[in-house]
Amino acid sequence: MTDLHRPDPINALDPIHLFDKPLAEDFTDADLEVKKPMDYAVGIEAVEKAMLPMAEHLGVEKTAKLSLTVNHKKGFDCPSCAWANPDHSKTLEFCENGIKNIVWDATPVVIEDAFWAENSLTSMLDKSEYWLGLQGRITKPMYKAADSDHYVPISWSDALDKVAEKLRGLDSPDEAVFYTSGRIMNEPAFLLQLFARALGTNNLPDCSNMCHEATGSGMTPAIGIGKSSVHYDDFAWADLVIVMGQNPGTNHPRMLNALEDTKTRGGRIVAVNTLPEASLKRYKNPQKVSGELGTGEQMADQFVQIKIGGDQHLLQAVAKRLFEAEEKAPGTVLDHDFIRTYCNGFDAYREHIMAVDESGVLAATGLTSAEIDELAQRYIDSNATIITWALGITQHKKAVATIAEIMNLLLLRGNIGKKGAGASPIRGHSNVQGDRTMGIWEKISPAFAAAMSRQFAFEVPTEPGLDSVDAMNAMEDGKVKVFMSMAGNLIAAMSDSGRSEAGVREVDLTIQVATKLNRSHVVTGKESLLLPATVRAERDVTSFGLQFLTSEDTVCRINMSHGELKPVSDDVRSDVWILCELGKRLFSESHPGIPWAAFQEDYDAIRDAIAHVVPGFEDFNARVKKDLTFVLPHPPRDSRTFPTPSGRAEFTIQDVEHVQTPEGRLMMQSMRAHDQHNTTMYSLSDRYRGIHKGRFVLFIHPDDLAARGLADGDTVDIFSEWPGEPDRVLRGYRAVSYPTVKGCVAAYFPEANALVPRGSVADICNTPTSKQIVVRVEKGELAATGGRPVTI
Ligand SMILES: Nc1nc2c(c(=O)[nH]1)N[C@H]1C(S)=C(S)[C@@H](COP(=O)(O)OP(=O)(O)OC[C@H]3O[C@@H](n4cnc5c(=O)[nH]c(N)nc54)[C@H](O)[C@@H]3O)O[C@H]1N2
Ligand SMILES: Nc1nc2c(c(=O)[nH]1)N[C@H]1C(S)=C(S)[C@@H](COP(=O)(O)OP(=O)(O)OC[C@H]3O[C@@H](n4cnc5c(=O)[nH]c(N)nc54)[C@H](O)[C@@H]3O)O[C@H]1N2
Ligand SMILES: [Mo]
Repeated sequence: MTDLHRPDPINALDPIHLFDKPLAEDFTDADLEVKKPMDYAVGIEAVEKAMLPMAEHLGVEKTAKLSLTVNHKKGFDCPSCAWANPDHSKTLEFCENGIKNIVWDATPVVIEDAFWAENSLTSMLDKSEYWLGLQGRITKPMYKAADSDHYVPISWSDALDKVAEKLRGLDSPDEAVFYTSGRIMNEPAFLLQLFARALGTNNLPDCSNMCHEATGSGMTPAIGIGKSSVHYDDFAWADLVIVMGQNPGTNHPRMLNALEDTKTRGGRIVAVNTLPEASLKRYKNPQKVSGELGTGEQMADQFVQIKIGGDQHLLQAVAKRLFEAEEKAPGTVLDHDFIRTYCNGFDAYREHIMAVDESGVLAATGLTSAEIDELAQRYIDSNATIITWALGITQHKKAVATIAEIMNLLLLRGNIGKKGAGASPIRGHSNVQGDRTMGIWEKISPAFAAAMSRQFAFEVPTEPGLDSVDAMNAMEDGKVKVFMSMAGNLIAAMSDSGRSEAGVREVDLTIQVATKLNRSHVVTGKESLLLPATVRAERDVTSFGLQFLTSEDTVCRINMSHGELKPVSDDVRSDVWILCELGKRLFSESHPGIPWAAFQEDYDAIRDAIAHVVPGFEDFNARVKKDLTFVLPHPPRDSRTFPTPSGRAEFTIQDVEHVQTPEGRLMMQSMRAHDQHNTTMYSLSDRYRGIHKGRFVLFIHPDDLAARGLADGDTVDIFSEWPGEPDRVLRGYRAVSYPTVKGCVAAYFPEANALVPRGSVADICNTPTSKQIVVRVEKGELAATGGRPVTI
């Protein structure tokens, strides 16, 4: 039995019903205010902003307890981002956006029964994600019949029987698709992939397909593993950190502490970004008096403001400067020992890079040669460099090649497996990396399949399944009969919203395991089930007592996590419970080697199975219970061993492609506002960029406005063009004159998905090019009001 010696759970407050309250003024864009963007991030204001709503919702006692347990070794894992915990947590190891996420999840606001009768699915079609989420937690299983426009309550056993019956009746297991978002923890993720594979399919798309897929595809050929090669402490020891295509102040706020550590030891920071993000300028650490009261820490020593999609050219240009400097002063620039001892492919790579044409680089990046010289010199001067990156690198046509180029550059100076150095992709969802480690992937490696077959005594399918883009395409073609989603909001997160919404309606049964309402619950298959799940802050108690779960952060650390709150209702269930109930219904007889009943009651049993199947998890239970955390092995980081086919690190040759913006068009990126977590909105504001109470804005350079005869504040329509297809359009956006790169505009995700053509995907990894969309901007007539932008 697992005994965690927990204190009494924090009792839930009485449920609050928002239904019937006049909230409408919160949901329109009519109040949009545009102010000057901020030039620093965090500061005391952020903590106030985080704590006040929390205290209001949860009461002072709960707020204090939650704040003190989140991201601590004895607490629960913050559900927001995948940023790592330091080895010695500060007293308050959370950030504004983590707190907003926890409050949003752990709110006592619940959807009451009358809501479902009052609101048809059709009536909710023009509601925003913000409105949907604000209705509160889903507290009981709900069912929508094929001929109905309403959800009605259903018992858990009837709901799960329906799923089981539908899955049993499929002509082929490949007619079922199991999507997951990185919200779910390791143990349920392991069970989900086991369930799908027991059924006989590898149709396991996940949010990674739209997120950091390019990272794995770009890193693995180079060093044999697709995960960060740094430890948390390496940030403190780095001479230089290059932050590429990332907005840490909003999306990984606690990373600013690590970057501050870099600066404290005298290290330098370079930011490569299309937008001058506030957190890349200054950071006011709210946990330091100097941060609260003073001007804060300067972050980027050099800001490289690059055109969308120019990063691969930049990386090649820096590499070329290294080779040129090495020619002038042999033996002083490249790490010849490292290259000779550990690498393959150096000569061919050098030859390829020496042919790089500077004018092509300048055209693709929009930079000057002097700016690139400065960056190259900083890299040469640094004995230990970390390159971090996120979606500003991964959601472009040449994303995989760009990441391969990051690896090439690091290898040139031996920046792998060295203190203070490494490749550090900064992952998104709090457990998205863990889900992949647990086998959530539409492809399955032969070693993983063999280990699963050995452990559970069935033949594991090895044919690749559908990723997220292919799954949505298969829905349109009528090939998907059952779509089950453990967390997430695929219909809103996927490119080409119009097609996504039409496609999912072709599915016979959609099943959403969720906490709060979102677009994928409103735009559904013919029949639809909504199954309410517990959140991470809530306790998970079985007949074996209080259970814990684990997650993996962006630097490969496994953390124990268990909630403190009493679940919001008696009718919400853990992800593990739901999967085991389904497993028992479907596989008790056919797959006697899978102990669903034991897994359901005792999560140690799941971890024992993981220990047998997943490398690096040997003795899982004992290790995580001893220190509450451990770091997974990473051969390049730990011992400069490279699990590539050759056993060596590989320089790779990447063709560059400058994705041109046609005459009169602009290149658009779609990104996150400060008050959202992906498709969840905490408010309609984005205060670092000066946007308040509205989201339908287009950030555009003043020259691009002028060239179109437009002015700041004008209403514009945004058209996206794709060969052979009619234009997609978002109407009624407000043009915001903004210091973005000329020719590059920006709008918020997920609304912008209406513009991303489904066919526009990254080479090799099939990720939608959410940050590289050719658009045409014209003066519009109709102002967007209400919950959703006007798309036709
Ligand atoms: N609070 C909060 N935290 C989150 C999330 C959230 O929504 N809210 N989402 C989580 C998830 S799933 C993820 S994946 C991460 C996302 O974390 P980020 O990657 O930081 O997310 P985005 O907001 O998409 O910002 C991308 C950045 O890339 C820049 N950029 C765009 N195109 C280019 C380019 O071509 N080159 C360069 N160099 N830069 C470019 C943009 O200007 C922007 O600053 O955050 C995670 N954490
Ligand atoms: N245009 C454009 N599109 C993008 C992106 C972009 O930058 N631009 N970013 C992409 C990226 S990086 C990602 S990761 C995807 C995100 O895609 P998803 O991961 O699919 O979307 P989320 O908005 O994170 O999912 C939120 C939903 O998960 C459910 N949920 C939350 N917590 C829990 C929980 O604890 N348990 C359960 N069972 N359910 C829970 C809630 O119902 C909530 O509404 O979007 C991608 N799409
Ligand atoms: Mo993500």
